[in-house]
Amino acid sequence: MVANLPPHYHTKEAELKKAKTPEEKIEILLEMMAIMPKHKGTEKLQKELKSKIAKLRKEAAEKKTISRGSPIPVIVKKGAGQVIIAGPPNTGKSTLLASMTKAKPEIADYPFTTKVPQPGMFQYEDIQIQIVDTPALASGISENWLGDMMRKSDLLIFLIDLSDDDVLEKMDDAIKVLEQFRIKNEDRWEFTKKMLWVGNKIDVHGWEQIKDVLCELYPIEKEIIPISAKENINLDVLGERIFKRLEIIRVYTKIPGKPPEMKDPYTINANSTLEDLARAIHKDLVKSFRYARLWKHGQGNPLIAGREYILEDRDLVEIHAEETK
Ligand SMILES: Nc1nc2c(ncn2[C@@H]2O[C@H](COP(=O)(O)OP(=O)(O)O)[C@@H](O)[C@H]2O)c(=O)[nH]1
Ligand SMILES: [Mg+2]
Repeated sequence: MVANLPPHYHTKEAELKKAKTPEEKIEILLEMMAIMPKHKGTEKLQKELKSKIAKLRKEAAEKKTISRGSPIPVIVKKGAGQVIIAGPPNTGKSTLLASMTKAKPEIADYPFTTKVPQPGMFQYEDIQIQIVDTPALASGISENWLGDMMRKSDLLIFLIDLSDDDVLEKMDDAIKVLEQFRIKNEDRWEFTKKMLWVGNKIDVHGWEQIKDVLCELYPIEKEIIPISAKENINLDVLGERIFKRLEIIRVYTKIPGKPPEMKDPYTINANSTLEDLARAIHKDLVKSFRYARLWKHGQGNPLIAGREYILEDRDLVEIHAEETK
């Protein structure tokens, strides 16, 4: 018995008992691995889980014609948030990554060019957001690691090709995969992740009609963001929507008597308090926090705020703490 496993781990253990297929079991085991604290005390358990996963993988591979033997790609989170570009084949996912970041993914006019995920950093004003390009969502092709990666991300972009006459068929299939991945509810239009619906290739004539057809079938009319990844149309709007949807704020700090630090703001969840900020800066600061002088963006006079104060984007904060002895 390993001590100090988070309660969530035991919930997953119970789920594992109920899981039927090797695929389901692998996914749950991967989640268990992810939530397990990594230290000496859990080494044995980590090994056990890993060998269980390996065994199940073999079992799954024997059943399927698609090879599942390749290693699981993992993209380490960086910057203020991780956004995954997902969607049917050939919708322009790799092109979008190339247009928004300095990454250079392979782009081609045939499907399934992208086999492994590729990250890039998107500069939004003064912060960086990680964008990840992924292989297409298509049933029978999409592998479980993709679902795992999507579930761990902060936001999903579902990229649609508005120049494609077969858009409905591909969209249906991709959405089915989201159901398999437990990202969409099977019975309802309900998602476990934050989603942005983005329609690409609006440089191609006739995209409005295709968008209309799509909106008749899916409740996305008010949400769809039309862009052209190749021609850089509306990408600034997309950038803003990404930032808003991540629900993060930027907070600048200053040391008493010194000029403010207006580069590299802290990025924290929206609705965080001054106490949350203090915690993000240093754990001791939570205890020693007394009050803060706080400037709202564009305002000259500071206000005095206590630890419960809810921060907003672009606040400038000067924390006053008890002297440490
Ligand atoms: N006309 C047009 N073509 C695009 C646009 N974005 C991507 N494409 C093309 O669509 C094809 C597939 O692009 P790619 O980025 O590889 O798609 P992926 O399979 O979703 O990664 C390529 O031929 C791209 O040049 C766009 O905004 N407009
Ligand atoms: Mg691609």
